Amino acid sequence: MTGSGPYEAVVFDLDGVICHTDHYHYLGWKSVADDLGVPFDETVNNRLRGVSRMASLDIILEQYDGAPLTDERKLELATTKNDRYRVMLGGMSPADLDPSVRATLDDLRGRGLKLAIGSSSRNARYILERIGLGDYFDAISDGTNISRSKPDPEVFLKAAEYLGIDPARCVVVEDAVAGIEAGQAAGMYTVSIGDAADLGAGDARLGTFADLSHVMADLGA
Ligand code: B16
Ligand code: MG
Repeated sequence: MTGSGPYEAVVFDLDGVICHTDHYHYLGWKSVADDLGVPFDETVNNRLRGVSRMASLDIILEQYDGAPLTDERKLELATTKNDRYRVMLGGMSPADLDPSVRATLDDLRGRGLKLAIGSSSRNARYILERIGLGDYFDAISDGTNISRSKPDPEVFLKAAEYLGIDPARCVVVEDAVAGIEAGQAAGMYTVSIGDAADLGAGDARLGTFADLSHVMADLGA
């Protein structure tokens, strides 16, 4: 059975939508910024949402005024951040999945919608395993299968391709403005939550993840 309305699938961003690894990204980058003596706060962190690891480092280094860094040193800094971030991910468990997120996903699946992940993260599969959703999604498109980061639509177009569903019949849920732009560029209906919703981005906005059930019902799913 597939969705009965115009939409057949929902593609979810991971970090900041399904779970709150965005805080761990913040802590990881903050520790590297502190090592470098670079100012770093939530405003800078919000610019990193949906952005690839190396592009995130470039944003942080905008305020670095020390000696020029070689590409090798930059890679070392990004690896240090990722190592610290992975330690935090290792402490995650199914208890870090909000029950209302799981209930909403089950509700959408019960209506015949296909569910996929569209994340810039190279750690997406590890995170999904940690929170007990390792085998849950019908398709996963992540940082390991793309060459261009959001706002490029590649990650979402790949998700649609893996599902075998026309992008125009997909809904994207995102917490990043760059992710909403990527969804729009993919020709998908876009739904924002968190930071992107606060900024008024997307075709529809969620106060809570559970509101997605109502949005999909309004769309005829
Ligand atoms: P990693 P999403 C994105 O995940 C994060 O929002 C962004 O802050 C991060 O830099 C990017 O993944 C890459 O993550 O370093 O784990 O490969 O929001 O697209 O699920
Ligand atoms: Mg995100």
